[in-house]
Amino acid sequence: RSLAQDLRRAIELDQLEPYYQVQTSVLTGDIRGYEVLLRWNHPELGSVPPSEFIPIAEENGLILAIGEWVLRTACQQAVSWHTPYKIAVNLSPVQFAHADLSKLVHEILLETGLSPNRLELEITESTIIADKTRTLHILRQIRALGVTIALDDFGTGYSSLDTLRSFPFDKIKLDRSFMSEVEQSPQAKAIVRAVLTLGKSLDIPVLAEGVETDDQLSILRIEQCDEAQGFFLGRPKPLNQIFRQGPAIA
Ligand code: G
Ligand code: G
Ligand code: MN
Ligand code: NA
Repeated sequence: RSLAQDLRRAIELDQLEPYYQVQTSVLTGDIRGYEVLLRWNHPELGSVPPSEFIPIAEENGLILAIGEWVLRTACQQAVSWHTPYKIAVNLSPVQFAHADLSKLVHEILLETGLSPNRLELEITESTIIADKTRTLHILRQIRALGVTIALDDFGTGYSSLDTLRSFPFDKIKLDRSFMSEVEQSPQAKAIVRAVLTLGKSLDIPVLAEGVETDDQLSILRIEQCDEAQGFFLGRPKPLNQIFRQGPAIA
């Protein structure tokens, strides 16, 4: 039996589980929302990270069913929270290529009753590079629903600046590789600064990923970064653990 074969049955066997990682305001520390990060609870292998099974799912097309399941499940769960935080769901380039994505998003919003302004969709530059015209068209349809779009892993692609000019992003997520070096490397710090300046000029808020220490957060405060996410602020956690120190859930 292969991982791909096991994955084929993972949804029906109820082995997939959305985890949630908090995103906070750098200035006030207030919670802004949660990124949804999928986990696969494999009966023999234990918790399989998405870095291992998402590529397989993209190769064999299962990502369409999995992506739809994550979106629906996260929207359903978010509706039951007492506090209307946003949720950010990752999308695969394959979903843009093969699904009627804006129709799916619209249907899931209607079906779950989640307010569109509580949903953010994260895409990477690989989605844009695949088919610019098609991606732009779909992103416009999705934004017309009232859903926001974040550019994930910013700074690691090779067409970053061109992408920012021509696509309607509501948030830039600075790749975590910059945070891991920002304390030691003047170069990394200069890049963080430059991206923050760019975000301000374009009027797009920037979220720094991979914040693991108080010092990194202090630097972000000094540099006036908008939002932060990372282990220092909170690890990805299952639904029943995210509000342990916060509001109750329905
Ligand atoms: O949680 P972890 O660091 O292992 O996530 C690794 C990668 O998997 C990240 O790049 C993240 O964007 C991606 N990922 C996590 N959940 C999903 C999902 O539901 N759909 C897609 N397409 N990617 C996801
Ligand atoms: O590519 P994307 O940003 O969607 O992936 C987020 C991934 O980064 C998740 O797999 C999550 O577990 C991981 N992650 C989140 N916070 C941190 C952090 O502070 N440090 C590191 N090394 N990884 C993190
Ligand atoms: Mn992401
Ligand atoms: Na990222």
